[in-house]
Amino acid sequence: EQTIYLKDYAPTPYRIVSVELDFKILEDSTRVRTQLTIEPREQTAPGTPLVLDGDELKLDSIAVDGAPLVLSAYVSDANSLTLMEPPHRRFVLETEVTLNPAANTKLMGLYRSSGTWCTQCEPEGFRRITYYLDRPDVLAPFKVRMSAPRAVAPVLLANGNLVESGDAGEGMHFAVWEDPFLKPAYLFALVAGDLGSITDSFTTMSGRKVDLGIYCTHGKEDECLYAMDSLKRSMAWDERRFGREYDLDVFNIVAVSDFNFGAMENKGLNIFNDRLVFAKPETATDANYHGIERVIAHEYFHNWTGNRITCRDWFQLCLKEGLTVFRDQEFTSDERSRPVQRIHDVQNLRTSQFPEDGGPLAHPPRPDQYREINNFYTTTVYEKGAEIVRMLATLLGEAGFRKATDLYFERHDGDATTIEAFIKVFEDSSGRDLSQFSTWYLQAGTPQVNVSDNYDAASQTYTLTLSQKVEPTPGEATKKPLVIPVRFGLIGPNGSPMGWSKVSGGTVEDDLILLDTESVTLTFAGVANKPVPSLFRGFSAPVKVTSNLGQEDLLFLARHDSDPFNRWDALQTAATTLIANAALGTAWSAGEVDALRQALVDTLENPDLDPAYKAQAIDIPADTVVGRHIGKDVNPDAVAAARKDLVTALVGPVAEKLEAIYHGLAVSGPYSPDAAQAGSRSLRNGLLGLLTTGSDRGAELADRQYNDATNMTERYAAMAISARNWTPGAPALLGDFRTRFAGDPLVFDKWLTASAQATDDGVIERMRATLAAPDFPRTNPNRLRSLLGSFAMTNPVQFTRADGLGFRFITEAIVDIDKVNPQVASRILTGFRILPTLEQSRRTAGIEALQALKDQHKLSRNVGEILDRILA
Ligand code: HT7
Ligand code: ZN
Repeated sequence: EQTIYLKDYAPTPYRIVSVELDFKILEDSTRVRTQLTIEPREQTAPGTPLVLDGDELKLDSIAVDGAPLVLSAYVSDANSLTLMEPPHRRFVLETEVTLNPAANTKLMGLYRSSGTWCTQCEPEGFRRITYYLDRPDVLAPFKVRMSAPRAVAPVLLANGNLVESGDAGEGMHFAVWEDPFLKPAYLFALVAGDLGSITDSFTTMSGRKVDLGIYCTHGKEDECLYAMDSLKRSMAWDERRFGREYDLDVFNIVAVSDFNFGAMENKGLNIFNDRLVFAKPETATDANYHGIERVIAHEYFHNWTGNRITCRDWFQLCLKEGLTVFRDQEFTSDERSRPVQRIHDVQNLRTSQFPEDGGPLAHPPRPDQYREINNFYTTTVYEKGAEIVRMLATLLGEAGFRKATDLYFERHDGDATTIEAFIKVFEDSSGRDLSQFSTWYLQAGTPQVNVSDNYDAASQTYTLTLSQKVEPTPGEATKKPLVIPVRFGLIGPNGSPMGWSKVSGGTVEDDLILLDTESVTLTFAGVANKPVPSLFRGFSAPVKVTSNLGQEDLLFLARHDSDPFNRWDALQTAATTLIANAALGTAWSAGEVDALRQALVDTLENPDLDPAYKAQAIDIPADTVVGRHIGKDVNPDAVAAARKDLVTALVGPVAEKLEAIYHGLAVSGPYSPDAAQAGSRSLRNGLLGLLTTGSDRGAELADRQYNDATNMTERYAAMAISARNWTPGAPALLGDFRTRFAGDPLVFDKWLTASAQATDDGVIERMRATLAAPDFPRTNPNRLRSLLGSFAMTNPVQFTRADGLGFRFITEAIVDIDKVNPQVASRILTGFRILPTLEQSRRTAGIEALQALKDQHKLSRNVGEILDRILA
């Protein structure tokens, strides 16, 4: 299998000057006629072959400047088209291929989803539509003519502006769309179908009116209103925060039900997985509304960070994704609560990115090799990429960061560029040398920062030693020290911030320590009392921290730290440590549990904290987080038991109080997805979770909440909590949920997820039955991910069973899915990255299942690459 290396990057010998596409869409096939105006670059030698990419294509005809080509002038197969000796001047290449979108189950290129024709081209889908230089550094203007039977496809959309439309005879009609902006082929999009829509408009900061449309299955229009509202807020925010104005006269979004990812930022025509568009209170949770707002914003923000400025090659993916995730996180922080959003994002990073970075699939945010680029749309590229941008923002400060992004947009508008160019902008605008900082992009692994301190009362000096280390990751045995910004404060015995008169031994800028060597020892003079250090405030760097802070110090921070993130984090660390120690055989003391309980209750009763934050504070770390903390020889049964025991011990004496708070949080009045109402529901559901896991009061409360629920947030939480704890009422709730919402695929996904998280021994058998049902939609990515992805990622007790049943259930499913949709199959397979952390018998069972998959089946490149990396 071929590996692609960054070091081999070279520009194409030919430029594509312009693209004209003509799609004739018929029920059973689509004919694509392409006219490419091409010219050699100055340095290209005459006679240099032109090699265009293809994927599962068959050439029907070919001509140059209107004259059909003789057979000896070109070679074509499914994967490429080579012109042996193209003219050494500007010329027009015309090709024709016929596609069968209905048979395209990979959902890359042109395919049909519930009757609608749609495309997905990132990263390499355009080559499944026509022969092309399908790489992000080939930019061209596109003109698209499409015709289709009016009865089945009254709506015809593509990128840019509609320039012409009309009747095409014999029941056909046509539309011509032109996109004036140069773009790479991965941003091409087309949609044809019988769709409903909602429309609105946005007036930009320079006074231009932009027509907005959201297209969907008929009857779902009302469920698109929140998405439209989110879009308008995103457009206004990008103007305010980044000075970015939208550039076309139209912005359309289409919701489709078969989609490999969340959404796609095609120029002027975003295509969305319908789960990230549709929302109404009866069927969508607060988390769904939050997700819609975030992803609508994310795709919209790509218009500048991704589309106007794109990537030179796919190794630079993080250039657009890390920056755009940072921007969507900032948007949500500004729209909702900043601390709550930060905690949410860090929880996500710790539950998915840290495991990736510490396991067999670890790779740098900017990798330098791949076999299958689709395997690199990872949480490391996205979320760690966003953390790197956040560190730049921390280092430069708000004004410095804005100055840098202004320069980035000015300098690189219209470019296909690199991470190096991005860093250079920050260097040039700030005058800082960021060469060492750029190691964050080039090196894999989560740094481990060790902290120790000492207070000398006699000299009133306080010393703080910070050292960093990154464990080896696949292919990277040795690691360089990183530039780690440590936002910090010192807290005095009475809980107030403490000052100092002088600091020596390292770099400290205001409240920021720069850890840029393996170890640094800072000496603070004029420190009146022994302080407790509050480090990495706001999670100022994506690292793991070990320190000599005991439970008492942690609970002190939980009470007194002025930084809300660190207050939350202190509680998390305190709970994680107790669970991990217990799972490894060291029981907690009654005093430790009492103190943690008191800290939790105090947090709950603090009138200055908002419910959403309280919900995060009482969220006892998941088994997977504790397992990661333990790191090796993990026994998930022991972790789950220890977690349940701790929750039981915490809840026991205060169950009544918790229940009273639970009842007091019931939201009255009509449902709103706003942060305030959602926060109350999330705290109420958090309490329900604690009471269900840790007392005998929860199961019945959950039953009641399920039956009395007036919205999906309440109903789903009650069912999911019951299923996870496998309460006596769980089977009945799952049964009712399934029939109550029969026929709604997105609610079915919720049922599949809750079912896959049940921890009882019957779960695998039930999932097998679900999958085997003749009407199970086995080609739909959302359904497959909800069942199999949730099981492999969030049910460690059953997935990692020592008898191997959980592992084999997944590998057997992967064999079938891989034949239909390799992208979905390889993503589910990444659940096996947990293997190196497991105790011996489970690890062996997992490896055996993977080895059987490898030995007994012909697998796609997607699955093959992930398999080899995990087994290496
Ligand atoms: N840029 C997109 C990434 C993407 C994708 C989207 C849909 C289907 C397949 C895909 N492969 C990669 C989404 C984003 O990050 O905004
Ligand atoms: Zn993105």
